[in-house]
Amino acid sequence: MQHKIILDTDPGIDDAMAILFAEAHPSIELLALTIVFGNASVDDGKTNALFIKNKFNCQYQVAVGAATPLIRPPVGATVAVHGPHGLGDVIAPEQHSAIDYRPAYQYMIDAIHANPGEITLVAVGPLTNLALALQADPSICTKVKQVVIMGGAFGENGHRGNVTPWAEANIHDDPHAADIVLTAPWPVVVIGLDVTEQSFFSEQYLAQLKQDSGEVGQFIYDVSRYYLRFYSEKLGLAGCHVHDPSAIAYVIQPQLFHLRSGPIRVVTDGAAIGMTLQKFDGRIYPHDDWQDCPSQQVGVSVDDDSLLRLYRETLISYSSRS
Ligand SMILES: [Ca+2]
Repeated sequence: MQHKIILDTDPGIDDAMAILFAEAHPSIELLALTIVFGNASVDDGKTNALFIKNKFNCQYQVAVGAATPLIRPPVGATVAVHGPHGLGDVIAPEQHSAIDYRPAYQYMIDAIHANPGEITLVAVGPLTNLALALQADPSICTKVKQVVIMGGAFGENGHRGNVTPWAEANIHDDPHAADIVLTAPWPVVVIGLDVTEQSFFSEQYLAQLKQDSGEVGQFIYDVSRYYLRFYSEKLGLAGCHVHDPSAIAYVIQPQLFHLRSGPIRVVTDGAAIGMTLQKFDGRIYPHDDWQDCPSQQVGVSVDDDSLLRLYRETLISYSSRS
């Protein structure tokens, strides 16, 4: 059975890697990209989504969503990591293709009602569009199949924050939206830095991908140049972590991950703004702001060798078909 996916994204270099992974894998039907601010402005994100769609003849719809967070002042595009327009050294020309007329949150609501029990929402940017959808129509909670989120960091495997000592970028960009999404009564799996920083695309891996998987491998190699310079100069690493593609990998092969159950809250102000905290199931406390929230799942370990093999084999197979 195919997974019907709406990918909520702020494209984004690792977003591009995730979009093409979802497009390439035969078990996924990628219905739409819903665009949110984050790595780039929402306008640049839209252009990048259409650029990839046109370049690889993808069938997904594009719907544009939030340009700013719900409450906090905008942090601004992550130019140092993703370049001036989101795809590093690759500057997408203006695209004139049609987009869906609805705002992203309404597209999600309509698609979930039209396909009850079948839609997987995969969110790999700030969670603003998902929060707006929940506020406009809470009944989607019982109709969505599952929600898979790349974001957050819970201190597992030594991983805490990447934009502050305790916050991951997607959650830090809109912590109020994240707290709404993570405490809603729908089934959420969080694939955070705890697992995404356990998988690594080395320079050698990306060069091999370029060699073995045709145009798609070349494109991923080209957009990753800027990203790898950031990793090399700022983190001293010859390669990059596998952030957004890990959420797609979870949808395809959930058995690659071990999960831990418990309600999640997000810190929405102060020094730890954007920090994600999971209470373990089964404990009772005299003071507990988690107690009325549903248990959600957090990825705590990953079979990174198998994940890297899955990504590589998916793109090689795709390039031989297209
Ligand atoms: Ca992203």
